[in-house]
Amino acid sequence: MQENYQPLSIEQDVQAAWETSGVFNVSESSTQEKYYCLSMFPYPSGRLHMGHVRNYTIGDVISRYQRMLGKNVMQPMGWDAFGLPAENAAMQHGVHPADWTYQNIDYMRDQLKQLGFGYDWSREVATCDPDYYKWEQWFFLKLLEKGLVYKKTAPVNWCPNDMTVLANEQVIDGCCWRCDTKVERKEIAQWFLKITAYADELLTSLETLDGWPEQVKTMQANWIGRSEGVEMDFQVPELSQPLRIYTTRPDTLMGVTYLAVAAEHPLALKASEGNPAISSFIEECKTMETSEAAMETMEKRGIDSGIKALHPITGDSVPVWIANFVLMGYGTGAVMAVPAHDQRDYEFANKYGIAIKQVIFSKDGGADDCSEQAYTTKGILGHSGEFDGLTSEQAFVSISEALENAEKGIRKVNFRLRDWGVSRQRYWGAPIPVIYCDDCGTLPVPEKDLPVTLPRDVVLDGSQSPLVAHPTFSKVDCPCCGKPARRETDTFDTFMESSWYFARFASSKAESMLDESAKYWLPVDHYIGGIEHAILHLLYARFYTKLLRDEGLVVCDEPFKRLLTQGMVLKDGSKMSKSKGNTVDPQELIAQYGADTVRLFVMFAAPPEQSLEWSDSGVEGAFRFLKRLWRQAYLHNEAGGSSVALDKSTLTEEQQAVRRQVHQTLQKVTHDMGVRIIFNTAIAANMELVNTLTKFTDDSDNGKAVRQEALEAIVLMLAPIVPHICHQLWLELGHHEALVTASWPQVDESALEQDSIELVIQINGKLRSKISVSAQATSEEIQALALNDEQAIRFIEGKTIRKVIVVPNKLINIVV
Ligand code: ANZ
Ligand code: ZN
Repeated sequence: MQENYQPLSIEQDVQAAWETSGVFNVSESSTQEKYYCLSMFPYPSGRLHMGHVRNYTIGDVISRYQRMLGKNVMQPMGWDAFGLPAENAAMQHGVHPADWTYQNIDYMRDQLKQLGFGYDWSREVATCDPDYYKWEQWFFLKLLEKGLVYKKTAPVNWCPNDMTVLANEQVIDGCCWRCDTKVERKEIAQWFLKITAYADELLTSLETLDGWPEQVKTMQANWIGRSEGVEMDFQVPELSQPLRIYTTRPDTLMGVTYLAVAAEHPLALKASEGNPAISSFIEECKTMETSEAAMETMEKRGIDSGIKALHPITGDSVPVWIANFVLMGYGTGAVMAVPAHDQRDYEFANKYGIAIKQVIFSKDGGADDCSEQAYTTKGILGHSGEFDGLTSEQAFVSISEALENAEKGIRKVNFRLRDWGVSRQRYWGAPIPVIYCDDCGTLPVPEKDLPVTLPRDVVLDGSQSPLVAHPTFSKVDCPCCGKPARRETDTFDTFMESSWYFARFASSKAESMLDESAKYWLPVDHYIGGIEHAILHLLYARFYTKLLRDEGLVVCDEPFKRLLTQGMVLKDGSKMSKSKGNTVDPQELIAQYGADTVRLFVMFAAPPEQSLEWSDSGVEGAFRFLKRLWRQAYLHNEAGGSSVALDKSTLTEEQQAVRRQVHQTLQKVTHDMGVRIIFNTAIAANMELVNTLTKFTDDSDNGKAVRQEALEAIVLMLAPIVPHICHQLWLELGHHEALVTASWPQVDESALEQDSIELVIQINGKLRSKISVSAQATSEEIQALALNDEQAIRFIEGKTIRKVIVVPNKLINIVV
């Protein structure tokens, strides 16, 4: 055995051995329990960052641990390879997006290998590979057939100077990132997936996800946003149609002082006819941001439409306003405004001098006045005629029933969730497989013509989509009538690829989208990734799973049984990021210390879900620990320690104590790794064990055997975390089978038993002595021993013993 720990050569050798033996390449097994462990696949941006290293180390540790439990573990890896950065790189450095992407993949794959992650590389997929996106196109057409896909116009960010659509990230302070021209909203026809058809199930099946963090489930639930309310009609005498609004607070109906409609609402357009002030307000609204986040904070603005509506119960006339805070895409695009009880309505009413009428009062006499802000709590109705005195909850029912009976309204469940717009006017994405023919309409690309591949010869200059500009891409013969037709030039949102890659890993070589293997491997047992994907990616993946299930391609309802959202990597208290210039390059660390040190540091510095503060000295510390462990094994080997058998019947107390610590550590580490999914404490316990060994100098045969057992246990316990050094130490400790095939060690219960325990003797609460008693001793026996203790006798002689209290495993208190 080498005297010194030399990580770099060990790691290379071990990695080569794993690769040639193919130990991590797995297939279905009928005898073993399967375990599918997945870390979110990376975007091939160029190099791994510390966030990746942390994410993938956590996944690898879990995988290796599960493998040691005897499970058939699959851990795949691939590339989320489409997306805007490749186009940017192409524009900045003149390299083709495909070349840029594949070069990055090669570099990053090599980095992952250097970190020793136990991936089944035979399943690797890159989503920009036509063999991958072919199935995405195929599935889209299945959904089109089923009516789960449709086309409608929706707003995009449009740069009038570059004549191009901009992604949200390309809009900076409302202006184009390239030319700084003010960005406009433009309505263009786009494809949508009907995720709303699954809104109910996406919400209710959250309840089955016991292995997900509550916080993520709450975020999903809020995003789906189920609400119960009423749709009701306000008659508009001057128009042929009533104005339909949606409210979740019908109990506040008698407090309505105006109605408000979105700028795109037909009533607003009607009002704008021959009214320049209204027209220009509507025009202005078009340039405003539409995100809901922006809606919350922006200044509430509006204009009176001049149109009046009639209150459905009182018949009073109420003005209809056009307001920027009403969204066209939600509910009916029109609201009844109750300034006394809704903060937005309140601010708006104050600004425009509209009446505020309070109709809800506190249930328990608490403060409920509306002079400073809206009173939004539910309560008791007042100023509400026949509904006075009802609680909000009762009034919800009574008022909706009254409206339903008068055929002026209907109860309705609404979801905030919108259908998923998947069209992107970009080059580096999967082409949407449809054809437009003037005579035959919109047609799917015939299955035999799939995949529709991206042409390579394109010019990327940031103006106009290269697929539109391409000389032949969009030219195609109509599959129906054969006449010249046009191909769709939009590509899919890249979330489309990441919504099903976990399933493709299971069937990576299938000649269809998925095969029987997907049924075996799915759902993913443990999914590890960043919290930034807590909403969209996870929601889309859940949605896709239900679509795949309904197509008979998978048999599970949910894709990810258990979810771990790892915390951020910080440096000096702020997020490590390129823009802040505070990154640490994993590559340099690997070169300096080896992968095991990097892995050990990221697992030791914090529990996986908490943020991890970068520390150079922490890395040093991790390295020192590995050197210490190596040294202990080296000294043990030099002393010829690996071949002596343990004789449990003749152990000294010290030997017993070491064995007890070994098995207590094992018990704790098993619980930490398997149940709590916390690794830093597991590592700390092993560090203590190594400390104990450095002080354990017993070189008798049994001493060596105890040390051998301890070192083996440490190597096995740390194997998932620092697999390279452990692999080597395992061989040095005399094993011939590779460590990756070893099982997780068993706790020896007999080693945990303590023959004798120390108890403190107190007399009248003061510490006076200590005694050692058998672990099996009864309370009576302990009392008797205490009363006969020499030290104790000195304090109790001649006094009456009033009481003896025995606190098991701790103390005996004698009251005299
Ligand atoms: C009157 C009212 C009184 C309301 C009150 C709230 C409080 P959720 O829970 O998200 O479904 N609303 C309806 N459609 C809207 C739209 N297109 N744009 C903006 N706001 C809209 O929210 C439903 C509530 O949001 C509805 O209930 C409506 O305001 C508003 F004291 O109606 B409410
Ligand atoms: Zn045709």
